[in-house]
Amino acid sequence: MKVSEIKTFYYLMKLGRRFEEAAKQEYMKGNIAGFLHLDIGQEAVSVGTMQAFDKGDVFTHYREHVLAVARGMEPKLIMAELFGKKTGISKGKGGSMHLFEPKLSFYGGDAIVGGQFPMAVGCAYARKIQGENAGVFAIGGDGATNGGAFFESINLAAAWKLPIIFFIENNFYAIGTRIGWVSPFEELYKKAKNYMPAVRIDGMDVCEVYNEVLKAKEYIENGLGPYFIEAQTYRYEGHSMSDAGKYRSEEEIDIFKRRDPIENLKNRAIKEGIVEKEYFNQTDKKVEKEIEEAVEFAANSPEPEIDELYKDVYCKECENVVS
Ligand SMILES: Cc1ncc(C[n+]2csc(CCOP(=O)(O)OP(=O)(O)O)c2C)c(N)n1
Repeated sequence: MKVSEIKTFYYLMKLGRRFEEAAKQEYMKGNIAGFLHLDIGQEAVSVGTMQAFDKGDVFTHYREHVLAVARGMEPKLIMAELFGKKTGISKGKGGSMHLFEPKLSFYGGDAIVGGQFPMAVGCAYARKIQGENAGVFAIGGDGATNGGAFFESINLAAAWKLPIIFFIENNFYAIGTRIGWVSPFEELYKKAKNYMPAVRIDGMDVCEVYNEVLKAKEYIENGLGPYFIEAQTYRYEGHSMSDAGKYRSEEEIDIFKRRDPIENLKNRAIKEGIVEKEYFNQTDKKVEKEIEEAVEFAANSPEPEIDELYKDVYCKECENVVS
C-alpha cells in the first residue's frame, strides 16, 4: 500500500469512529430521535469499500453513516440530518437511515432489509444499456442474504451479466439472531458462488477490503458480470441504540476488539516504520475538531419549516418518464 493510502484510511476510519461515538452521546442527550444504527468496529469495511469504489453508484442499508463519510459526505451535514435539522443532507426529513446525495451517487440508507439490492440491480441494468463503464456497488448485512430480494437480485444480475458488486458485511448477527441459526451455512459467499465469482475476506483489515474491491471493480467494469464479496466483521455496539446486545458474550466482543481495524492499522504502520507516530497524534486532534464542529453545526441549525413536509414527496417530472 502507498503511504498516502494508509494515511487516508486511518483518517477516515478515525473520523467515522468519532462521528459514531459523538452521535451515540447526542442520542443519549435526546438530541437525536428515532433509529440510530452504529458502525463502530466495522470501519474497515466502510472505508475500504468506498475508497476503492470511487466512481459509480452506491446503494446501502441503514448502517451507513461511515460509508457516507468515506464517500465524501461532510460529517456536519450527516450530523444535522441525525438531528432532524433543515441543513441536513436530506433536509432533516430522512434521519439516520436515509442519507442521500445524488452528487456523490450515494443512494444510501434503505430501512427495508435487502431492499437496496433490487434497486441496485435496476441501476446496473440502466448502466449496461446506456453503455456506461462505471458500475454499481450494493452493500447489506448477513441477515439480508436470507431474504427473497437478495436471491432474486443475484439471479438477475448473473443472468444479464450486470456490472454490480454485491458486498455482504457479515457481522454474524441480524439484531439478536446469529447467522447460523437461520442460514444452513455461515460461509455466505457460498450463496452466490454458482452465479458469479464469490470470495470471503477479512473485514477487519482495511487494506484487504480495499484491494478486493479494486479487483471486483475492474472485473465488473470489463463487462464480465457481477462479483460477490463477503467480509467478516463485527459491531461492538448493539444492533441499534435500543438494543443492549445481551445475546453476545463479553469474551466474543473482546476477541474482535483485539483486532480493532483502526488500532491495528496504526500499530502496524508505526512498527513497520511506514508512518510516523506524530501523524496519528495530529490526525486525532484534527478529527476531534471536525467532530466538535459537526455537533455544533447540527445543534445551531434551524428546524425545517412546516411546508417542507409537502415537498419532495411526488416527482412531477417522472410522469413524463413513464407515460
Ligand atoms: C424486510 C425487513 N424485515 C425485517 C426488518 C427488521 N429488521 C431491521 S434490521 C434487521 C436485521 C438485519 O440484519 P443484517 O442484515 O445482518 O444487518 P446488520 O443490522 O447486522 O447490519 C431486521 C430483521 C426490516 N427492516 N425489513
